[in-house]
Amino acid sequence: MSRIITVGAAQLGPVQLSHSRTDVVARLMALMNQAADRGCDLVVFPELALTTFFPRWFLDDISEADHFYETEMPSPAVQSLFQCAKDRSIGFSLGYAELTTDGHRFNTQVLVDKTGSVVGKYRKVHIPGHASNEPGRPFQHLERYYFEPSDEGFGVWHAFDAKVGMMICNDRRWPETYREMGLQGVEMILCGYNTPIHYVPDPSQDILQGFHNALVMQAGAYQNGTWVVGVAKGGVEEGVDSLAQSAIIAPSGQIVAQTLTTDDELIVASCDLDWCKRYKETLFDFDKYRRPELYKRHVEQRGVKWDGNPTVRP
Ligand code: CDV
Repeated sequence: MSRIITVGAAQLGPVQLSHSRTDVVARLMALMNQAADRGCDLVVFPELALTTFFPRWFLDDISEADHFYETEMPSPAVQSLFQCAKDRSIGFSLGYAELTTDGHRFNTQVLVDKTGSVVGKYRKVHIPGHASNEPGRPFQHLERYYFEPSDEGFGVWHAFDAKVGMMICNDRRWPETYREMGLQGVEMILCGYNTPIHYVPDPSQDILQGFHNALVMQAGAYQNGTWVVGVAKGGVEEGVDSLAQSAIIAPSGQIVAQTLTTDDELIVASCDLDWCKRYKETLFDFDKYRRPELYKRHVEQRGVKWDGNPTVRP
């Protein structure tokens, strides 16, 4: 019998600075109820879903940003969301800013099962942007100021009768992210993102944002034989236009559902987990075809190094 997860990608439109957690949680619950009505087992929300994308502003005293972070999960603000999940028997994944009791700040995503219990927590590994104020920019991207990179790596959890992994936004651009989970047999990767259309370091990339988003997630799905669910917080938030185009991608690399708007919008797909095997047991049979003994640079080297022309064997 095939294993099917019906998954919802619950895209959010903008969350402005003036919007309270209560406003946002009401929107999340409306999307969760729609997902439950459409038979979803699991609904996925974006990165930093509970607040506006606050790394776009510099605050000299970082503690002034504390109100953007959750100090526990479930926090009081999301109790009703956890209760709704339990009442409707639907799991979910949610991105939020985490402030630990010992003062560490992470960009985090949780996986919650149909009983409302947290089954997994992932902290973002690849932190993009910059660490100090750059006043010349039209807006900041201070993730490297507000978050430390996780050193816990990429977990894969058994949940929903599947092997489920998580990644957050910039992680999706790195092939190592997918392969780390692929090597654990991942069958579905959940990813929230906030991607400004304007990429300040190289504006020639602006027009390609949608292409690059699909390119990396489709490639990651195909090359690892896994479903990928990419979910945006899109639209114009505090004057910054962000990519929407949330998508559910099959292990073949094909997009099976994609949002049409830049607003709150749910897309749904029934995902046959056994499709993963078609790729994992054929072209991407890792055990048979990978050559890890030749991939040492992947783990031993960070930046680019070249020792000169390799010797040509006679
Ligand atoms: N939130 C992100 O990680 N955003 C990055 C932007 C800054 C490039 C992204 O990879 O979409």
